[in-house]
This record gives sequence, C-alpha cells and structure tokens, in this order.
Amino acid sequence: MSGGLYSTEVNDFDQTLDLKKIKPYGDTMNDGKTQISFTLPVPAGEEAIEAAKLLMKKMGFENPLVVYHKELTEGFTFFNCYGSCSHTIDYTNIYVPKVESTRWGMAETDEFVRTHIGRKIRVLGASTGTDAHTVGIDAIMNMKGFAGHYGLERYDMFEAVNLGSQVPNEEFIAKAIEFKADALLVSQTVTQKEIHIKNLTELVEMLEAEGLRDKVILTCGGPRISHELAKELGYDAGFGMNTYADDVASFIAQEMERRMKNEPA
Ligand code: B12
Repeated sequence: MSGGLYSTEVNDFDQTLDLKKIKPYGDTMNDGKTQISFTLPVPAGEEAIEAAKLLMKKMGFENPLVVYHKELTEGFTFFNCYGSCSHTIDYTNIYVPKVESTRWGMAETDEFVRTHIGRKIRVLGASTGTDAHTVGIDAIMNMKGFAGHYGLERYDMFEAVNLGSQVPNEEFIAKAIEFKADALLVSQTVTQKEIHIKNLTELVEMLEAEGLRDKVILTCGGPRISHELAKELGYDAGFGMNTYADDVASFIAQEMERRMKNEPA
C-alpha cells in the first residue's frame, strides 16, 4: 500500500549524505539534532531558561529546547538542551596526525623485540608534576593492563618500572638515568590552567639541558593528549583515550629499531 501520512513523512526526510557538509544525525539524515549540557552562573528560573536558549542560538543551534534544568548550588543552574545544529563540516578535508606505527599484540611485539633489538627494552613511566591520577599510566604499565589488554609489565621483552603519581620532573630524570631507560612514558590528566603543557614542556627542556632528549624515546599520554599536541611539545608520540599497552609497545619497539638502523656503525 502506498501513500498515507506515514509514507509521505518518510519520503520528506532528507536522506542525502554529503561528506563535504556533514552535521549531527538525530533520527534523520542532516537534521542536525544535538544534545548539549552546560551550567550558567545564574539562579534557576524562566530568565535562566531563556538565557540558555539565547546562548544556544548564538552557538548556531536552531529550535533550542531546554529539556531539563536544575540549580546545582545557589546561583548556578545546569541545563540539558536539544537543538538543530546549523553548521556543517567538510569531512573530506580532515587531516589528523597519528602515531606512525603498526599496532601489534603482545606476542608479536615481544617476538619483534627478541629478533630485532636482541634485549629487553627498559621503560620508565610516571604521572608527573602535581598530577595525582594514576589509573591511566597503570592501565598502560601494570601487569593486568586495561580492558583485556595486558600492560607492559606482562611483556617478556620489556622491563617496565612505574613510579606512580606526583613524580617531580627532576626525580623522573634522575631515575631515568639510573635505570638507563630506553623510553619514558609520561601521563598527564589534569589540564586546568594548561598545567599539563607547562609540565610536559619543562620535562623536555630539562632533558635537553641534560643532553638526554635524543637518547630516549619520549612519549606522553592522557585523556586530553593528542599526537599532534605531543609533537608540538617536542615528544616522539602522544596517546589519548582508549590507548592500550599494545599501541605504545608497538610504537616503542618499531621506533627503537628505526633508530638502531640509522645509527652509524
Ligand atoms: C579517578 C579520578 C580521580 C582520582 C584519582 C585516583 C587515582 N589513583 O588515579 C582522585 C580522586 C584522586 C582525583 C583527584 C583529582 N581530580 Co580527578 N578524576 C578522576 C576521574 C573520575 C577518572 C580518571 C580515570 O581514572 N580515568 C580512567 C583512565 C583509564 O583513563 P585515562 O586516564 O584517560 O587513561 C587512558 C588514556 O588517556 C591513556 N593514557 C593515560 N596516560 C598515559 C600515558 C602514556 C605514556 C600513554 C601511552 C597513554 C596514557 O591510556 C589510558 C588507558 O587507555 C576523572 C573523570 C573521568 N570520568 O574521566 C576525574 C578528573 C580527571 N579529575 C579532575 C580533577 C579536576 C581532579 C582534582 C584537581 C580535583 C580537586 N579539585 O581536587 C584532583 C587532582 C589532584 C591532583 N593533584 O592531581 C578533572 C580534570 C579536569 C581537567 N581537565 O583538568 C576530571 C576530568 C573530573 C572533572 N570532570 O572535573 N581524580
């Protein structure tokens, strides 16, 4: 059976996907439907809701709707809103710098190190500066690893030492020298007031001053770290959310082999 209200509505839906102009998908292609939440520093009430809607319009959302709001504490109201995003992105023109290595599993990486490096790779890791978050660096280094992926301590061909959190850069470098580390793993979670940038930059400068920068493979990671940012700050690689030990172990093994090949005999 054709015709009727339902089929007319279906046919009216915009089904075209143009990768040069993508926008959020709600239940129909190109409807732009977006959920957004934020807090405004004003008391709850009709004026607060109107302010939230006006702000959404300024952000480029059509038909803004506040579906939930609650005063969190006196003078601060939280909003859950919906709206249709009017902006689009050219997906065909996107370039994201990525770590250039092939991701292997633990057995494959161990075998590669055995064959091509011929000894264990010494890796030192820490959450440095004032950062007290350890779960990220533990996920990468500790024996049990993260989400079914074993950590570096489990690898036969890696000797991994995790110094934990709040390790000052001076102490990290001193330990790296003592341990004769091949690779350094720095974790940074807190990004308030760009503290991670300050801390990561300080470490690079201190390594350079000690003449150590080129002697180690320097990596950093954390939920707000990208490979692009890491390279900008002078690191060899940066790893963000949902990284596994597999990613960083493969990178270190492959990078170490590259460097060994380039070393004059
Ligand atoms: C648990 C937690 C804490 C615990 C930490 C306990 C511990 N032993 O780690 C405690 C309660 C101590 C804590 C304290 C604070 N926290 Co906190 N915390 C969190 C929380 C809830 C989870 C973080 C976590 O464990 N994630 C899970 C791990 C597995 O993920 P991950 O860290 O991203 O790691 C992965 C990758 O990023 C990557 N990775 C990470 N590091 C590295 C390193 C290398 C070399 C590589 C290769 C990869 C890699 O691999 C990991 C696995 O995939 C987050 C909120 C959240 N839901 O994320 C807030 C959060 C991180 N904390 C936050 C804040 C503000 C704080 C405090 C400042 C609060 C305060 N005012 O006191 C303090 C910080 C104190 C300090 N000096 O650092 C903010 C940070 C905001 C920001 N952008 O700066 C968050 C986002 C909460 C929020 N929404 O406000 N926190």
